[in-house]
Amino acid sequence: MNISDRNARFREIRDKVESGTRLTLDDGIFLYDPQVPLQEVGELANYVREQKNGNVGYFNINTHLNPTNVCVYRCRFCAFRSDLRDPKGYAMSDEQILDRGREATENGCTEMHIVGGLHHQRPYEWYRHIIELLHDNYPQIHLKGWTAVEINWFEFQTKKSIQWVLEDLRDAGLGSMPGGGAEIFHPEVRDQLCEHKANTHAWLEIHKTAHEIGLRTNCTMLYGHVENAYHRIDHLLRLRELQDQTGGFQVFIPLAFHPENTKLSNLKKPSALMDLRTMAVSRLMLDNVQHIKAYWIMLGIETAQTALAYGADDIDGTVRHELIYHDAGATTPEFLSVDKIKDLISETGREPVERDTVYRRVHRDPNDFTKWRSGEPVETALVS
Ligand code: V47
Repeated sequence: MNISDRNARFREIRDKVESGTRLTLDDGIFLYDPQVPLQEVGELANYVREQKNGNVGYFNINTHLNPTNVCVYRCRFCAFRSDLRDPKGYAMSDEQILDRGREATENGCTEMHIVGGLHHQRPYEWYRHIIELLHDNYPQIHLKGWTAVEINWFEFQTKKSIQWVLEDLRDAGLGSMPGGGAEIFHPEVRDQLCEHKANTHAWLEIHKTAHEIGLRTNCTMLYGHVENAYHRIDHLLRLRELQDQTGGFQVFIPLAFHPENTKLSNLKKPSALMDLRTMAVSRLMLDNVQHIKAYWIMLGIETAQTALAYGADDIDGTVRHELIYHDAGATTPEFLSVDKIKDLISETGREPVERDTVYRRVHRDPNDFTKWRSGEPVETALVS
């Protein structure tokens, strides 16, 4: 395509975005063409970001818990998993899990992000017990736990329906579900990455059921490995379609592949330019998802900050005990202090706002940081 045709095509897309017309598969693939200046795609995504979320940069105070790394699956992109008999394999005791709850409370965390491997010898009841144990002892902490891959495994273990499993976990104290396990939905890619684990249909069906029973969930896409632009846009459109039906996704998180210590270690990590383009294209395609998260652990701090001008409005949290990315070579710090994360957001010219997992404003006791309550939905605060 020559420059004037390319400019005309970009103007057409800009007009669509400005008039609230949906972008198509072809539009999305065009925006991934390196000939289309990243700056222009970013500017358009920033327009949408500011329309939806103003000048705010959201963060939360959170911690991670990975109760086991032992996993029956062998996803080629995963550096975290372990075989059952590998010395690296672990499964946490109740005491260790409770210690994490205590530490989270002492640090003012509002959220615990819980995911792990599918352990060959641990029944569904163990995974349920972890939720119940934490919820009974630390009821204020929101438990965002178990991806659709785990839910699919629980269905298999219990021989019950998705709805039964989700309701049972909710009764135990589950607050919402993270967006992991989505990878790339297109079978040309999924079959190469993780052919045995929850397939695309199962992933979407589980999130649909969660939304139907009132559980909010997140969604992700793992990019920068063997997929191409067509696979990425196809993935985003499948998420957009489900969101049209249910409205239950709160935030989309593009996840950049980290190759170290994985079966795909021959690949190069995606560049910062690719990260920013993916952030911007995601913002433009997912017109019905309110938030886009720049997960600093995986992007690196500078790229996550820049992403706040390329469509993202959220930077995830202070984070503690993250293992999945650090096992795969992430060189980002283990956690950020609250002051640091606020400074990083302020440095970009955005207003830092602490949110809880389901995007309500968090109000803290000025005299005791560890005492807090969730207030109004962040969108209400934006309007007023
Ligand atoms: O599903 C695993 C990805 C996901 C690697 O919901 C890898 O708020 C890159 O889903 N390189 C888990 N990616 C993380 C996740 C997540 C993270 C932050 C916030 C939320 C949320 C969800 O991480 C996996 C997989 O897609 N992953 N290994 C790797 N080597």
